[in-house]
Amino acid sequence: MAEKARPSIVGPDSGPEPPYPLRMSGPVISGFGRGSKELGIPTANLPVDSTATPWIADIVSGVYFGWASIALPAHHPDAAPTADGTNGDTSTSTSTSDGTSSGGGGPPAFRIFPMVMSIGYNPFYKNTVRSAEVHVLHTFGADFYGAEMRLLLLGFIREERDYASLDALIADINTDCDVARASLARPAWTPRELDAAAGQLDGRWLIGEKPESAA
Ligand code: ADP
Ligand code: RBF
Ligand code: MG
Repeated sequence: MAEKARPSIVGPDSGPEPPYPLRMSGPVISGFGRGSKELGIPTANLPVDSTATPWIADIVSGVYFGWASIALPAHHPDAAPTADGTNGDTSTSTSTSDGTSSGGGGPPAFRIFPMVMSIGYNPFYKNTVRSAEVHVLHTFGADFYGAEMRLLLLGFIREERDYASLDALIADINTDCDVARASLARPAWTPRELDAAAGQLDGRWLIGEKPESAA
């Protein structure tokens, strides 16, 4: 059966619309250990905690996209580099055009990346618990279990589905990645904290600061 063509971009050029942006955060935990990494789609799992994240209980299961920021420890190969070429945390708190931030002597610096994520029961695997798993659109030199991750969800791509084969699931996830990349590349969808020149989106939440509209 031929699959229906999917739209290559989601949301208006003017930027995310309510209820977005939605925010969540937590430590990266171990997932189902199904070898998503071997399939080329590692997913950083976060706890589904409806106390910390009230909206998550009511949101439709499916695929979402937006930005992830990760507090990578200084020894991680992808940690934000500093002016002296080390990963040390010696500068005052700043955000730079490459999306890094560092706080003098404080916690690890956040780095911002585009992401696509699944919230739901993974019908292909018939899970009985709801999971939240993030595929970061970046190739990492090492794992980052335990690191704090902050998410800014900006839109919904599709509902979750069952598939006739693993290949069909992977093909749809790869399309999700393309949709997320194209949708996020627009100025009204790009955090100023990542691109000071072109970005128009308030991404302060991602670097550990209070956003304009914090509840
Ligand atoms: P698990 O079942 O424990 O979630 P995965 O195979 O899904 O295992 O791999 C997830 C782990 O891989 C993440 O917790 C993270 O440490 C690491 N990782 C490496 N690259 C990425 C990436 N691009 N996106 C998400 N996680 C990644
Ligand atoms: N699992 C499903 O059963 N159905 C889906 O439609 C589905 N969509 C996903 C979309 C994205 C962007 C991601 C990152 C995961 C998705 N998953 C889905 C979860 C997937 O089954 C899980 O990550 C596996 O561990 C991959 O082997
Ligand atoms: Mg995972």
